[in-house]
Amino acid sequence: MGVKEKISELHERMLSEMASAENRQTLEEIRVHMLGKKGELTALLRSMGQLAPEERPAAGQLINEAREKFTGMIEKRAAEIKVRERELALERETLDVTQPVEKPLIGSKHPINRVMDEMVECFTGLGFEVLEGPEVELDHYNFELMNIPKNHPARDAQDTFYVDDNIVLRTHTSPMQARAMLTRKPPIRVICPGRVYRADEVDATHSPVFHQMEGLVIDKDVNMADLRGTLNAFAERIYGKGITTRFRPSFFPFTEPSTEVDLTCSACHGAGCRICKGTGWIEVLGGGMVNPKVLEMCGIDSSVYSGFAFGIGLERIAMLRYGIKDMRLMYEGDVRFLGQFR
Ligand code: 2NL
Repeated sequence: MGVKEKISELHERMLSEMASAENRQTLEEIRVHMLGKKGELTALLRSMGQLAPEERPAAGQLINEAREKFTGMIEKRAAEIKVRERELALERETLDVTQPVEKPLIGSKHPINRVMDEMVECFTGLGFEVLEGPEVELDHYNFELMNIPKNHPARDAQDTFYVDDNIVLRTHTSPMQARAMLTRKPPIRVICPGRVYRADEVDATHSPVFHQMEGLVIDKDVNMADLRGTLNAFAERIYGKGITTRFRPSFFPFTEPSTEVDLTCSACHGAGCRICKGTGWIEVLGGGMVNPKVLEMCGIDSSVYSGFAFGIGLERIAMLRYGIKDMRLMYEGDVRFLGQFR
């Protein structure tokens, strides 16, 4: 077979092989076995040695022309395959942008934080400053400075989580107010919101971890009427016009005199209903005039200064406000509960 015939046979084979080459890899295989170092055309070039010397130039030219032609064919086919592959990829990767999407779950502010933020807003508006501090406290700050000496019943291990003999989980936020008195000069107006701990069993109205906000004002001539005015402003601000306070005598070691404070029942506006058990009043906080012993221990001259303090349980406020019947709901993180506060 002459060089010309061999070339036209290779040409035929390329045409048929390329027609069925659907991807770049098959095409590359064809290129290698036709045009590669060990390919058919190279073999043909090598076999030229067997030709008569005068036939070699013409044969060499035919082979070089064939190489150019075959290379061109492969490049053309490669371009076609590239276009086709792109079309296939576009079809495969089609996105239906009109499909409905799943709505992302959006978080909500926890009822405790809602109440806390609202109260912070109210008291900062009245000129109070917010102080926060550690939940693990020295016995000295938590009890001693609050006029709760060793062997006082409030220190009972059944009520308090002891870390060791001198360290407790704070049972109220008072330690921060003690620090304010120890480190500042009157006038002092602070509120201290935060987590506090009591060794209580969990039920619908008790939890070993709960939240409190205490307030403290120290200045010259501060009296019980100032406490009343402050708490009346708080009551109206949080529960609306017409809500006021009622003070009943009470006892706390850190205040003297001490008072339990009721608010007009916001459900019936004082008329009497199930929520206030017919009384028209709801007990929500405690307070009083800071015990002079506490003032002295905290470095305040009780012959010059006086002060009032109060403590509010945030869980109780949130439960009344949102009609939450069981305190445990506020700690379980169930989205069906939390989702209602959006
Ligand atoms: C309650 C009662 C109260 C205080 C907290 C206080 C703090 C200092 C000095 C004096 Cl530094 N008193 N705090 C006073 C009276 C009552 O809380 O039933 N809270 C839920």
